[in-house]
Amino acid sequence: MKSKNPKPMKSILSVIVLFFLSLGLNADNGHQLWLRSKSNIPVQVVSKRSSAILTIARQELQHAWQGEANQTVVLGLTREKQIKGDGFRLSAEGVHANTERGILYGVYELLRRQQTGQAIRDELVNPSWENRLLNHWDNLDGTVERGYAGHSIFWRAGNDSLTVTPEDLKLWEAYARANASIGINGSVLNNVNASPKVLSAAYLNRVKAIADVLRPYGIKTYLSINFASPMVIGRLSTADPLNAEVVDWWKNKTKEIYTLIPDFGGFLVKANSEGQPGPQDFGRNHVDGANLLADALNPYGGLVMWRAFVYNPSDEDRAKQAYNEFMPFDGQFRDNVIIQVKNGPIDFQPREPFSPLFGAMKQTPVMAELQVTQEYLGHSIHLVFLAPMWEEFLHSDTWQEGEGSTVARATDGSLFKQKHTAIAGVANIGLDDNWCGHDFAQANWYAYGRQAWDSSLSSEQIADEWLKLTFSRSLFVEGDQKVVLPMEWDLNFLKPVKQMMLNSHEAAVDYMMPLGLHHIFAAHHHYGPGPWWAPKGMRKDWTPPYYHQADSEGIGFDRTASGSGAVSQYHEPLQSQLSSPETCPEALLLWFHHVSWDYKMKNGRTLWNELCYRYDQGVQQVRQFQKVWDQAERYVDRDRFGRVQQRLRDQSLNAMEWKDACLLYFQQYSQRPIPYDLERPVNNLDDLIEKDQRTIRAYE
Ligand code: GCW
Repeated sequence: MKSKNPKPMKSILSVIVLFFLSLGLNADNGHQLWLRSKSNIPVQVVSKRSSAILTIARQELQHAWQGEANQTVVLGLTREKQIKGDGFRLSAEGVHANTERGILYGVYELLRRQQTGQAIRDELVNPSWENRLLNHWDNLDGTVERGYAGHSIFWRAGNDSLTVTPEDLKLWEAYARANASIGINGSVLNNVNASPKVLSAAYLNRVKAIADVLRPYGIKTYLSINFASPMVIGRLSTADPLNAEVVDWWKNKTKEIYTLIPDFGGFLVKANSEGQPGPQDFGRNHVDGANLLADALNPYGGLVMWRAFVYNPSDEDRAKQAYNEFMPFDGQFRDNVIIQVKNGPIDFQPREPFSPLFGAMKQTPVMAELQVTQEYLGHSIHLVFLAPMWEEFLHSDTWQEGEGSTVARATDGSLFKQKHTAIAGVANIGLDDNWCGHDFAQANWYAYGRQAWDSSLSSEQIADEWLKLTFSRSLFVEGDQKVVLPMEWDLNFLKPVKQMMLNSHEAAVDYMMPLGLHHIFAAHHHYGPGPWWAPKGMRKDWTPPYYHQADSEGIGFDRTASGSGAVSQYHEPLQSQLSSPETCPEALLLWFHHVSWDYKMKNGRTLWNELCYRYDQGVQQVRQFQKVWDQAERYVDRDRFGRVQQRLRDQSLNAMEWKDACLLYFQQYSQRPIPYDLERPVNNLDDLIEKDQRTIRAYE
């Protein structure tokens, strides 16, 4: 029988096509990051010069212009004293800067303001630090140390490990563009636990290929070096920094690098730290080692970033060791050496006080190293927005030059005369489609770049920008995408999701290590809880009990004068403030004090009860995030929604494990009940310990 409808086939087909189209709309692998905006609005870009960087600036404007149609935008070089380094001037006319790189950053700023609805007025914009780097802990075999987003984007194992493919070039370019859009201008391409091989001719050729892609985006390439390289690849009998042959070897190697990469940035060095070779192996010190490399790099303007992450299994409190080791050298380093210091004195814990080296080394440039990858903060499973943590750190007052001597000011050149200033973040980037594993971990890459550019930006502003750039103002109903009114989107999506991001760091601190607890994570993988872990014969400073010091009396590490005395490394009046449990911020109480289980907190609770409430509050927060996200479903494409939803479920389960593990373990010492109005544990301590041991065995 003939159908009444003459074109049934066609309409079925079109339904199928529509269905797949809408599926397409819903399939978002996150690869575009915060650079999603496209526009057909024409713009007239005027620039007297042409160069690779300016071509990119022009293309970016043409690709995403959202201002008036056919508006003229002038990109111009100028010579203005007030513009510093990569800074720029925005005006109704366009962007002016002293360098082409500055123009590119100005263009990205202009577009960001259009896309996020921020005013564009005449304004001078200068970066907080001269060098804003990402450190990649990428190994040459393609694995990434503490990476949770797949293998390296730079290195791989196998026969084609050194072949530069079109896919490589495309990926590196997308990486460079993302970095440039947030002001990052340097990349260290390999792990600080560095293979000497990276300095071999074959690998340097690949480094050159990468540098060539990064350059037009204003990004300089750096390498981590292994201090024993002259012995391993140079076949010398020593790597003694004062040996003439060693000096020559580094000079020649540096020359070879600059022949390939004329704008090479310099070396990052982890020496005499966690088993890495260093000058101390030859009876020399950090100054000898750093200055050797500084002299080799100096003719080319290269920098040495020498890490202060050093500690030994001595009787001295680990938190004091870097300060003790480096302070005597203040003023002895060449002026192209910067001492790279992790934000806290131990190791990227969920919350640490700032390292006392900040502000204390007054005659040596010091730079902060932040960890963007979430080694101790839930890998790429937990949603933890790190901007609030970095904001707290950068704005911490060191008091070294009176009130207002914040960590930011102690490193950005405004307090001390420094030839160079810098900041580094350990990257969370890998080959995963969405680069970072968790779609919200992209926000940490974004936030790091934005704060490195402008340390005064608030976490709120950064979260706001990132959400607006990363999620479109859309409603997704049954696979159909519709644009929604900004007001509706702001109210139902932006506001609650932003609040979730802003609460997420404190929540993680609460369910992992509240009130100043630290280093109580599981061994090796550092993902779950492990406050019990202390195998016989293990270095004490690698075991959690060394850090939490729980006993029948109480809990916490006494770092006052009656304990390790670490407080003495801080400047007054901070030193006195931290010394007394009454004036020490409660968020750091157990970092600096061993207090009794019945110690009265400011809110009247005992310490034990407060600990229980904090762990519980952390878990409840994550449960709340699940509600927020489920309610956001209508505004997010199916792919990203599903990925985040699944991870929040895993985060909830893991947060409950953290809470149960820590409370049940500490309860053995406190001998007090978990307050009865709190939810009861759902895990048994023995099971959690057994699970932990199984995982550890798998590593050993
Ligand atoms: O946090 C520790 C990590 C190591 C890392 C080391 C460092 C690269 O567990 O994986 O090694 O710090 O920063 O050198």
